[in-house]
Amino acid sequence: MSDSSTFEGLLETVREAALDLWHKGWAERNAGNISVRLKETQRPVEVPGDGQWVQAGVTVPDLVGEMLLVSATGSYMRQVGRDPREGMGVIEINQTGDAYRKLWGFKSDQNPTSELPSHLLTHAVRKRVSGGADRAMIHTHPTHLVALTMTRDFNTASLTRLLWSMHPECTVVFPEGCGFVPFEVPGGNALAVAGEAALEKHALAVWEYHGVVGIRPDLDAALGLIDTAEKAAAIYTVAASAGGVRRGLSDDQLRAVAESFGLQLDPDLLKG
Ligand code: 2HA
Ligand code: ZN
Repeated sequence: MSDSSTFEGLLETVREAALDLWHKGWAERNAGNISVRLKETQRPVEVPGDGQWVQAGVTVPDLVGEMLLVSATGSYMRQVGRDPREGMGVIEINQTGDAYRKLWGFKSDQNPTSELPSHLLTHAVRKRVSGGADRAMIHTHPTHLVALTMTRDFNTASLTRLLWSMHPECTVVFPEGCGFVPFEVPGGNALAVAGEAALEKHALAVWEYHGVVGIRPDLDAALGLIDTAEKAAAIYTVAASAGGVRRGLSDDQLRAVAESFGLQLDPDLLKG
């Protein structure tokens, strides 16, 4: 595992995460994007700081003055996995929280990811609800989770209950549940706003027909969160194709697993 306490170390963890997403088949072509809200020690040393302010399309007072390492629009995880200096850049948020300027990276006049509104609103809400702990966000397209959204009408409770019931690890890794965001156009503000609402209570949300968002204090934890949900969806898929899903963890079993880790499960989610 890389030491991500410096900018160079962080770039190495981004490289590893991007390669992982590519090899898992969750980042076809330019799919998926990564952002990290930088700690003081993680800021790049040499920045020109004279870039033009660009309207962000959303307003994030919670992120005033923050710097974020973000993937560039159109960048390929496969490329970022070879060299994170290709396809990544650092932006700074202005003093009113409605604009950003580029500080580092963004080769050949690239711009931040098309999902920047989602990244900004997600960082803002999670900074607030996690007391500043959550810093690393991944949006990716895990096959089984996306396919699952095509099998029935979901809401947050029914999706959470299904994932929990497929794999005991899920209650431990995301005891607060998994948000469900009905389809919105990729890259749009409506998607960002719907995602923000879902992420107020959850660190993980599935975007119907599209992908998933996970945010945790670092990239390894964000990936681990998504890995665990995707594993549950894969188990569901294999069981379904092996004759049908006829059983899974019961509510009592889920509560017992949670209690053994000192966790409480939201009873409303168990009704799903
Ligand atoms: O960056 O994944 O949602 C490409 C996407 C858009
Ligand atoms: Zn996407």
